[in-house]
Amino acid sequence: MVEVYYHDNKDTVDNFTEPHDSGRPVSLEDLSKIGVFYKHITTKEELDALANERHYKNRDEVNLNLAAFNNDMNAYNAKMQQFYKEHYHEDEEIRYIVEGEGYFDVRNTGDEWIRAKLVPNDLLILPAGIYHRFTLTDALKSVRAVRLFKDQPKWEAINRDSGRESEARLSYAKTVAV
Ligand code: KMT
Ligand code: NI
Repeated sequence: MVEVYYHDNKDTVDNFTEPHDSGRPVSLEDLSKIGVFYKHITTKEELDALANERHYKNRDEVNLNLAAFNNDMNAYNAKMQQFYKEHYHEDEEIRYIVEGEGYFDVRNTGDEWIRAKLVPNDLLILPAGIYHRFTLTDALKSVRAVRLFKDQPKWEAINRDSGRESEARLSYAKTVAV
């Protein structure tokens, strides 16, 4: 089952897969207020129903661990850096954990990091335009996850440091404005 808490913001260059639990929990209700929805899904039928409901047509599976990169440390590290770089997408992002574990960090309205630790059967819906990042857990350093796509996979990551704020970002910011 998912665990959600404020990140302690004590990242260094090589410890970002550690828990970084500040000790301050966050409720699923608070997550939903920033448009992030959690679901516990145990069967393929439930996953299919959610996909149909939200008009998702495609999906694939991503396997992230050192072995998936043929033990090429550089390639693995490059992917880890890419996923951990703060970014948003112009489409909603749905991830369903099949095996292993992972951390999704999302920004709340106060620009604080909230960390959700996902384990098998956990599903997270991130709205288009929300700043987020992803990493593996130090304990397992491995995840297998289903990625759901509305239509054609369109997963351009728009990094925060690019300064680019597209329509998706601006309209998301408006919906959560306090
Ligand atoms: C993303 O866009 O942030 C991701 O797909 C994260 C990795 S999914 C296990
Ligand atoms: Ni992303």
